[in-house]
Amino acid sequence: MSAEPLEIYLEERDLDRALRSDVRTGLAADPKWLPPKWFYDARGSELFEEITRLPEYYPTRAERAVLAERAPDIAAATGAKTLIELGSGSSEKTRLLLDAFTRHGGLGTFVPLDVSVSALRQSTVQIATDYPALRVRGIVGDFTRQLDRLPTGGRRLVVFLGGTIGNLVPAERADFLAAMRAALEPGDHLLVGTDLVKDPAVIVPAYDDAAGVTAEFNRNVLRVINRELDADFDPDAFAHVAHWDPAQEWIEMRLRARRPMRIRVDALDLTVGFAADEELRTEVSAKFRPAGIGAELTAAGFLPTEFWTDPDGLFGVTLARV
Ligand code: AVJ
Repeated sequence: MSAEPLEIYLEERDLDRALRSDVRTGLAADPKWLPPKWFYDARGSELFEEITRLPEYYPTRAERAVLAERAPDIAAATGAKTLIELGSGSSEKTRLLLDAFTRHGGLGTFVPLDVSVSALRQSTVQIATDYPALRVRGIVGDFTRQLDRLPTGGRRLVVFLGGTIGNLVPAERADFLAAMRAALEPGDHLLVGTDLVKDPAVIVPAYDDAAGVTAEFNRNVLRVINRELDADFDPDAFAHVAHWDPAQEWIEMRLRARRPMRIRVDALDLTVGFAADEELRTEVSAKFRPAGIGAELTAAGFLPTEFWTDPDGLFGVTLARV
């Protein structure tokens, strides 16, 4: 079976509206901020894939180690007919699950959902080619907003990998998990990957690599706004900052203005001033403690059944049922 055309649940018009609203709100705020989902145009998605191969960026390798070891258990415990992946990106690690389900039998449909059209196009075509027995239905969407439109029926396994849940702040996480729980039914499962709290000397370089790939990824959001909203950001006039917040236990990526600037955003008829050294927050990447993950899932009405880590204890993967 070949890949069906992408189901565009989040239409280009909705995306454009969301970007405009986020830029208007975030650049007017004090301190200024932008949501991380706008990193992921074609170039941003490629830069992220490059990040996952950096020596400093341990989360991808650590999560892959967990999945390589536990995928057969996950297939057996969930007996899923439909695998839904939120924020799927390239779905590279998800292949470990697809392989296990192929051996276990029973999985019929794979539904990757991502905000990046380019990443989805590639992943759906490649996976449909490599897993000819699977029905592959890509959804272009924002995982915090499309949960009521997930395919229904059959036992479902929703996977949310990479630690992307850490891009939500605690209140957003509680809302997201509650909406996720409401979208699921008894017999369905959720598999969630979380980067774990550890020495900041390990975490910080993962977000501030020596080769400068993460810095380019961070600045890419300015290129997206320049292109989509006719803005005139000079990306090189912003320094990449990866700040560890020990109280919140999260990394904040920021862009720090190297000099005072006035930015025009023509599509919004907006002028934004930056003072020298003013910082724009572009991402929160929360790190978790095992007890905290379980408590958040339980509070949302899930029953966590398994918690696995890689041999070095860097990254956690939790399986929960409804
Ligand atoms: C894919 C969202 C989990 O937060 O670690 C990588 C994105 N940001 N380097 C993360 C990211 C900077 C990544 N997530």
